Amino acid sequence: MKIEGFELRRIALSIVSPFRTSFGTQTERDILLVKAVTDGAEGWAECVTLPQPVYSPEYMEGSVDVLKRYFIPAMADVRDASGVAPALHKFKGHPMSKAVLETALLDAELRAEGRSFARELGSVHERVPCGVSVGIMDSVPELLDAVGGYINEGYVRIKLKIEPGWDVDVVRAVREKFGDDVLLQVDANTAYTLRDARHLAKLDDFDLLLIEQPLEEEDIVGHADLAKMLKTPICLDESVTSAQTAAAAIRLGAASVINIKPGRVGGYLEARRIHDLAAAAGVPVWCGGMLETGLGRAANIALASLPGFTLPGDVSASGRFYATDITEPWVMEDGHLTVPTGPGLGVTPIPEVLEEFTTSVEWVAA
Ligand code: SMG
Ligand code: MG
Repeated sequence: MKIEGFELRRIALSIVSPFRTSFGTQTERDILLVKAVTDGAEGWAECVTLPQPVYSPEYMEGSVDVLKRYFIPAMADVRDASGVAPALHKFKGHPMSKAVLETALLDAELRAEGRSFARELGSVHERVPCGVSVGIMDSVPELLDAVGGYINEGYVRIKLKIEPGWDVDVVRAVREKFGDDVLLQVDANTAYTLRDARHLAKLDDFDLLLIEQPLEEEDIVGHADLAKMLKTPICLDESVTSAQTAAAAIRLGAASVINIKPGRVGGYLEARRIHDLAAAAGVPVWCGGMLETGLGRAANIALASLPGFTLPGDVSASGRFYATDITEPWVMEDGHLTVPTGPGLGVTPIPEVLEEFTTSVEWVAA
């Protein structure tokens, strides 16, 4: 495959309701889409970088800069998607920016060969169960309304965002209202320290599937210590930036569950390696989300259909965030989404919709 270059396209989408986490509120999305143009086929991918460096060190303008200045020029001699990570290895960090190039080229390569992403990654299911991530709200009644709505829609697992002051009482209220059968978990996005261990142990009363990333990204040892003080399983998100950090976290007892987000770990190929090593260690994994459009969602659904993804992911229907998606919308049936089987990602942006939301387009030759 000969790479000609990449189109960098920014789109602006509003989300159906503000999404608040311990680090900030998302009210609209500024999303970078990348189209790879090769002599075989074109391929698409969505960059999951947020506008500000608040989830991880990457931020949107930084992604655009590093792609143009370093990563795309390094693609000149790359022949297939598996060559992207080695070609970018000397550049430190920026996993989301690396992932978007690899994914776009993988889509192009698989389209040219008529093979699907799911098949390529090792999918074993035709559909995947849907979980939903529910943001921090202004009041408990407002949260209970939102959770009730998602349960009625059919979501099979609820994840509550937590932070100090919005944790134990909120979880108790959800359990009291919706009962013990609801699959429930919480995500702190690094909002606590080890000094909060005794408070967090109060969550043990609520039979949660897991607590996600309670402590700082770098605090692997702290998570291992915390794991000894809690019954609730600890799941790492931000801390797991590669297969290497995943292996270390498992070995140290810092994670008994892992949230796999391809962007955070540099791409779907590294995501699969983490899936494989976690499976070998008996550690369940699930697919995280970064408020993807239908494009990024397609790839996540394929990943979530691998055998080690034994917990429902933050894999929701398009309508969770977007009134109008840029692809055919992902619609949930019976709490599940169907794994795409067409060539590559199996979906492409709808040209008219894409035009409507586009704020800028730039061509960068490889
Ligand atoms: O895509 O459904 C989604 C969002 C899931 O909660 C979600 N993601 O830490 O897991 C996480 C967050 C990161 C993004 S918050 C802006
Ligand atoms: Mg998380």
